Parts: sequence; C-alpha cells; structure tokens
Amino acid sequence: MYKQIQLSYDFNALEPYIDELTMITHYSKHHAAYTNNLNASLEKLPAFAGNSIEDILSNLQVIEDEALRTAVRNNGGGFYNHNLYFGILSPNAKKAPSGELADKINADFGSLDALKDRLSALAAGRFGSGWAWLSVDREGKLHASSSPNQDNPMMEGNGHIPILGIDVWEHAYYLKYKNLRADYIKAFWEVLDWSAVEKLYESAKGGCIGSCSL
Ligand code: MN3
Repeated sequence: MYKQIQLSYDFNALEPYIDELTMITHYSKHHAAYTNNLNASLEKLPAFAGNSIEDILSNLQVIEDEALRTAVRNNGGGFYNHNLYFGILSPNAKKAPSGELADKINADFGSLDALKDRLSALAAGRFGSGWAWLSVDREGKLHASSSPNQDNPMMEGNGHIPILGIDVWEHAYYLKYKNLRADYIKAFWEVLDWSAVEKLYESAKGGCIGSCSL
C-alpha cells in the first residue's frame, strides 16, 4: 500500500503564493485519488508487491495488460510526482541551493537564475496538463525537461531521477491564478525549499533508482 507523503506544514501555510483551498483540493482530492487508484491497480499485479514506486515507474513496459499499464503510469505517476512536489514546498523555504548542488547548477546551466528561467519556460510552454522537471542522470549531470500528463523522467528508462517538479495541471493553480499560469510559476519559486532539493540530489546523484538507493 502506497501512502501520500505527510505534509510538514498546514494547508494555509504557503499563502499567499499557493492558496489554502488549492492545497486542500490538490492534496486531499487529486493526490488521494491517484494514490487510491494506484493501490487498486497494484492489487491486480501481485508480482509487483514490495517493489518501490521508482522501480515500477522505471519498468512500466513489463506490465503486459495495456489498460493496467496505462492505469499504473497515470496513477503511479500522479502518486510519485505529488509526493515529490508537496515534499519540496515549504513556508520556510531555503531560497537558493548551496554546496554541491549549487556548483552543479552553475556548471550545467550557468547560474541559478538561468536554471529558473529555463524551468519556468518549460513549465509555461507545456501545452495542456503536465510538469516541468529538474533531474539527475547516472553521471550526476542535471537535466531540465517537461512531460505531459503525470509522466516523469523516470518513465523514459534512461536513469534520470527527478529532484524538482513544477506541477502545471490547472488544478495546481486555477482557483487562485485562473489562466495566469506564469504568475503561479513565479509564486512556486517563493515556496520551493532548496534544502529539500539538495537532499533529493544527494540521494539521486549516484544514479540508483528505488531499492538500490536504500
Ligand atoms: Mn497536481
């Protein structure tokens, strides 16, 4: 049974950047539904019992039944992506990375501002629902990308592990920002906790996914 991450802050704690009703709906309805639906799908896949979600999402092709594979892709992605998203937000966010992650960002993107511009453009430019990502590959190099629906870089099977995700489904911002996705993306950076991203970078940089990182 997969469980939603426990929030370390109140639903209203990210105000005014992300509003309370959006947080309640996003976490208690959308994320809960992805999680419940994932668990229901996995009941039909006893061979996957005990596998980490990272292992499952990196090896979706082994699910032969197409409808079940799609259900696990969509709901497993929704489960994993939102655990990441809610886990990197904080009302007491560290505003910039330091140490090794800061050095890598400067090496791979030029500067933190250049990375934020790149991810903001990917998030704003994603047509329809999806995500923008910062990922780490097996060599420790950082990559910026975007994906549709609840897909994420792990599903591409090339060993990229996401450490930062910007949810640009309308449910993530529409109650407050309506059609102004760019304003939500700007607000996202105000509550992104770089200390959480640093921790994810540390565990991901070895290139191990799921059980091999434990
Ligand atoms: Mn969402």
